Amino acid sequence: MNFSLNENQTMIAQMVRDFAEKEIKPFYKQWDADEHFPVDTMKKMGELGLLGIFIPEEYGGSGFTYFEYATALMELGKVCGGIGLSVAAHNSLCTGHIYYHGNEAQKKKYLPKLASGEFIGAWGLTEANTGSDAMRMQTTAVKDGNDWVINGAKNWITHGLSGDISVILVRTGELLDSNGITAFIIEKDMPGFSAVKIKDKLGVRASETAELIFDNVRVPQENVIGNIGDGFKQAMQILDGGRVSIASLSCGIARGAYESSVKYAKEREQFGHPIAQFQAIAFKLADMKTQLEAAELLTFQAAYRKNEKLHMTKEGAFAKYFASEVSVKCGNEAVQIMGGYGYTKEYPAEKFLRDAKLMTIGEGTSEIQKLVISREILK
Ligand code: COS
Repeated sequence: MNFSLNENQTMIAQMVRDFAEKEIKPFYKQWDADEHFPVDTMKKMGELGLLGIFIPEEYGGSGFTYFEYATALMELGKVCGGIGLSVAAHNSLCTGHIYYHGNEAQKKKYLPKLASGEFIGAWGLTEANTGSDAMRMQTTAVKDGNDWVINGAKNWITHGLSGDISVILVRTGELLDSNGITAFIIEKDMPGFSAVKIKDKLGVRASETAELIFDNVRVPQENVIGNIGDGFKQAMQILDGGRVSIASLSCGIARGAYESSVKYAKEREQFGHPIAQFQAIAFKLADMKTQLEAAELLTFQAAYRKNEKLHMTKEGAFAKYFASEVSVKCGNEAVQIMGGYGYTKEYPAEKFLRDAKLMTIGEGTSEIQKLVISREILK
């Protein structure tokens, strides 16, 4: 078992660090303040190969594994959770769904554009009234000739407004039938499709969130992914992999919070000493670091199983559950260690905490991860 980063991971980590230094760090506070999703920055990440990380080169991707993918997200999380979230949603959800479940024509048509950043890809499962209870979705698709006509709405969709295409999960059968949901590819300019930005989020504010609205949107049969009725199981598999990306991002946020806390604690003096010399603070740092290391190990375990095509439902949930909760703890402790400064936007701690909170909610809440884990260990 090798616990070091491999050559590709080391290279990707350095590349993302260099990119973040120049293209994200100078701007992220403004994006956060304005809730601005920087499409140009996404496009630049496409040029670097970060928008098709695990897509094979034959489809225009970088041809890496989930190890490199996890590493890239860990580096992005250290700097801006919002940008990291968009990269995660683009890669794991939209692009991943087409790659893992699409047919050859769909892969050839969409993957090169998604991997290069020419297209930004969104993914829609959640609706206003169905978050955790995904199966109860209300948006429908009804067959009409060679087309499907879609009506309804999807909510909390990452870059749903700026996305050029989206993969959505829609009811084609009876309510609560696990074989009654189908995945469709929607193109932004299809008549009847619109999107509205959701504003005033607590964190990940550089990542756009939108409601997708479908008003008699006609979608050709060729845009159906896989078989009619396979969508729910496809979505569950996509989320198994997606949870590795949220775990990775959580580790990055936790590391950012930890590293900035160490720096602050060594510089900040009280009672005539750097506060790092007081056990009250040193033990907080010890706890943060221990939990962070454990979160990274669980994340790479899940990434390993994904790479090896092994069943990884519970390992993805372990990683997502643990790492996201650790990121909130580390963000919270960073604010506490920095005190009044940590409570202001002058220091990064409060943003780590705000961004981290979404990690315990998106792609399945911590409570849903515990449900998934308990079902897996008891079956
Ligand atoms: N991989 C493949 N198939 C899976 C699966 C997985 N990880 N998880 C479930 N399935 C299958 C089941 O085997 C079952 O198949 P059959 O009906 O043929 O037996 C079917 O899917 C339905 O599963 P289940 O009965 O477990 O459905 P439930 O409605 O009870 O709940 C949960 C499933 C709660 C796990 C699911 O709704 C879920 O993950 N909710 C959270 C959704 C989420 O993460 N949303 C956030 C999206 S933000 S991007």
